[in-house]
Amino acid sequence: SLAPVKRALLSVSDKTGLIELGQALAGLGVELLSTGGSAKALREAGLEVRDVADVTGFPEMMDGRVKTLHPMVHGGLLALRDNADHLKAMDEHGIGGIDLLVVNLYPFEETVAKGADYETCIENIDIGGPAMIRAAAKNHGFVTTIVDVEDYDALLAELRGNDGATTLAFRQKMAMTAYARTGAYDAAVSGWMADQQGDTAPRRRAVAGTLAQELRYGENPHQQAAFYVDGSNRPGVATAQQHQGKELSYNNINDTDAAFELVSEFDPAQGPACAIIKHANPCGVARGATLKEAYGRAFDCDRTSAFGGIIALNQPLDGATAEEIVQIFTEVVIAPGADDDARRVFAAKKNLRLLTTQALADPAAAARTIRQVSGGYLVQDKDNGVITRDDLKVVTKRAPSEQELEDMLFAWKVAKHVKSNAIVYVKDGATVGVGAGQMSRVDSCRIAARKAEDMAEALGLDAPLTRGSVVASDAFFPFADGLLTAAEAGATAVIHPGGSMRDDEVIAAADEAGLAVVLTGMRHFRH
Ligand code: 93A
Repeated sequence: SLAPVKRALLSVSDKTGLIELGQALAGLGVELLSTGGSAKALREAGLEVRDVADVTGFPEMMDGRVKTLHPMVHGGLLALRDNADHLKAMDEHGIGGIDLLVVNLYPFEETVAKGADYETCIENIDIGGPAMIRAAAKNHGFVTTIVDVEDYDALLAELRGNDGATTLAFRQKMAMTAYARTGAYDAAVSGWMADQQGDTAPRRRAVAGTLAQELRYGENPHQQAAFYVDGSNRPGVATAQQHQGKELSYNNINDTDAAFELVSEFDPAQGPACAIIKHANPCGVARGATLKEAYGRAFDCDRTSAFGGIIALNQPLDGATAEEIVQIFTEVVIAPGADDDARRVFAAKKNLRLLTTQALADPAAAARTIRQVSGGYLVQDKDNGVITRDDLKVVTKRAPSEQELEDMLFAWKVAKHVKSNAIVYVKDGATVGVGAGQMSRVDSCRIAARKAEDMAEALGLDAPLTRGSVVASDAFFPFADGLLTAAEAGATAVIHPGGSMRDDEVIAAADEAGLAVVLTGMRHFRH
């Protein structure tokens, strides 16, 4: 039969549910040990508690930095209860076994998130808590470790179902949860330190995050999923406030992130901009004199795909734009704020999620991206490459016009956020054709042009909007064919990184077709 839990150590920063747990444990005949604040809370609720300081024979000292770091505690957690030597050591030193450990750590992540100063963050690095958690979890053959308030009910159910004991399976599950917590905790500390020092070397920081939300399912309903935040506090989907609509799904979060990161490329000081995303690719991006106009022009790039899309705005959502948006089905709108009029308009659409952020994301900020492969992770610097006019090199006989230049820089920003092979046609500050995710660049050129033809027909225009447009390519043209396809569609200027073995050949073809070509010297692969 299983050994019942006789002694528990409770040491928690988050006191949620502590009293109820203490009462239930006392009711099961469990002796309670506890640290300063936790003991105080339990005692105030009328429970009998023994101070850890009484057990160790040392007061809590150095502002609480040293309270549980003692053999009387760690011996009680680590001793193997079926090992004669261990039992003898316990006996010799008067160490009592601790069968249950309930700990939640100093709120390091929350302290960082609140923007606390350096010293305060340092003081919130818990040392004794993780030490106890790791000790108890190692000894899960005998000791139960609880690190999450959400597991209190499961613990009590387990104790009640097993005459005051826990099963090995339960202890293993809780031990696994415990190491996940200490691992994530240290990763948060490492990440924060790296941020403090502006050191982005992947080798020096752990890859982990804090569970923010268990998701209903993953990319498909048969896949389990969860959302983790990395504590960096970057404006975006991880830190946005949701005002209405049901919980975001896995795909929603992915697409909302893509939309917001893209629209953040467009400085609001230069006017309103809107990005509409479907399946992580933009199906329309535009500037406008007003936000409403920017949305309308983005929508006109590909009205078919925009249905059920995710919209990001670079300025607070206003009522007029909201009125336009609710004309069709949209999943999510994210913006750096929303005024009362906009909120009122959206309130009538129960399923539409509205997310607001404190600010736009900084596209040039350093961050990392992580992708999983079988058996490992690929970690890299986030693509925060941003170019200006001064970086562009004109390589054709004809130099681009002012309007072409502006549109090329616009197209280049969009191309950075389109899955490779990416081709983006732009005219007057609006995308007019996007070719994404093709295995051949020339196919991306053709698809984008064909989409523009379809839209021209739908909108009743004489000619596709690619006529007189510019085109951006996320990587160089290996052959002239892609570039010539764009020229056939009516593009007059091209922006791409350059660097192909056949650059000369491609430039000669561009000259012959009367195109203006500028090279960025920077590539924006995105897979
Ligand atoms: O400063 S510590 O790293 N030193 C310790 O020895 C220690 N032991 C437990 N912090 C320590 N704790 C942490 O204190 C626990 O992980 C828990 O978060 C907190 C509970 O303190 P109190 O019961 O005084 O509120």
